[in-house]
Amino acid sequence: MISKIKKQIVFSGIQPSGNLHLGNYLGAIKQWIDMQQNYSCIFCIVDYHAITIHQDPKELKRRILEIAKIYLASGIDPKKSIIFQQSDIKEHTELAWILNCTARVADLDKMTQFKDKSGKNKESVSVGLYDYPVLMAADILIYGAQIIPVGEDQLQHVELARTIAKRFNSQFGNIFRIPEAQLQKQGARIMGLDDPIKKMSKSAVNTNNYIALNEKPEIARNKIMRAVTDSGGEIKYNSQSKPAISNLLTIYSLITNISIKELEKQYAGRGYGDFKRELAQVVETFLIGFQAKYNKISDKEVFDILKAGATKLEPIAQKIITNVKKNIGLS
Ligand code: ATP
Ligand code: LTN
Repeated sequence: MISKIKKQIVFSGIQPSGNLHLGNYLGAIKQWIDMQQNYSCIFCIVDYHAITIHQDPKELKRRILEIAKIYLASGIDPKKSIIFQQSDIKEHTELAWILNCTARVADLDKMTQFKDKSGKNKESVSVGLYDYPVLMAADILIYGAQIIPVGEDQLQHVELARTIAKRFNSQFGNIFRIPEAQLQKQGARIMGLDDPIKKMSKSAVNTNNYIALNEKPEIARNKIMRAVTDSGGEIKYNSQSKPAISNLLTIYSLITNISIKELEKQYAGRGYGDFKRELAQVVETFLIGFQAKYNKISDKEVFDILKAGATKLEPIAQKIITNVKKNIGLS
């Protein structure tokens, strides 16, 4: 029997601001792929978020296409899900302005990502970087998205979107759905290969920290072989006492869909050398397959998919903005 129940709406996005790595793929994109079966999914290239930090215009244009291709090569299917570019729907920034008047300075002052990214340069970073979470709230609320699959570092931003939505609803009527973050059980935080205490990050100074999705497979292999390990040679998961091997087990398990328990059994009595060699092979095979798919996608195909996505979303965004404006007395 065909279900008449409407699918819940999923929304997520990635900034076109750097080289995507295994952490982004395993922590974020991979869980999106399976969600396409049971939800109405919207996946965004959040270019307005990227410009909160200076971007070279040519490079930005190239990276927007690159992210779209990464979505497609990972298995996001434009027949099932909507893929679009944030700046194609002007209502995101329109709603962000309105939400700016509901969000409070005290809310934004709590955001740890802003503190981390602004560091000691608080006086010179852009206002946009500070206001970034409000635009993210607008992205989510404008489509009435219910489920927001993200990595751990974005939880605080989704929580802020909930706070803003609830405050707005209590002042102006029940307009917004209250979204919820969804974290992966495993892999919400893939750690650096050079330092398993810090997350894998494209802004890491040491390039051995991460494996980029466009990394040459043989370089990726070397990075795995060079990854730091813990003392004691046992292949056993314990994120506290064995953070390095636990991180490598997580990567292995997520790429192959073999459970960590199963891997522990498979490697019982074997050493780090064996384990790393085989993981290096797994990563290499994954990258070769991924890059082959990526290279087959043409720019024209991407433009058409992004345009079709924006065409589907525009009327939904317009409808919400019209209601919001009515409720706050602007029209
Ligand atoms: P970076 O520190 O690499 O610049 P970021 O958080 O700015 O990371 P984004 O491109 O904004 O990177 O993140 C895209 C998605 O990938 C987000 O959902 C984020 O939570 C997730 N993500 C980023 N790094 C990791 C990681 N090391 N482990 C798991 N998920 C991650
Ligand atoms: N801030 C997020 C990207 C992002 C996002 C969103 C994620 C922008 N808008 C809406 C989920 C929902 C990041 O840096 N990863």
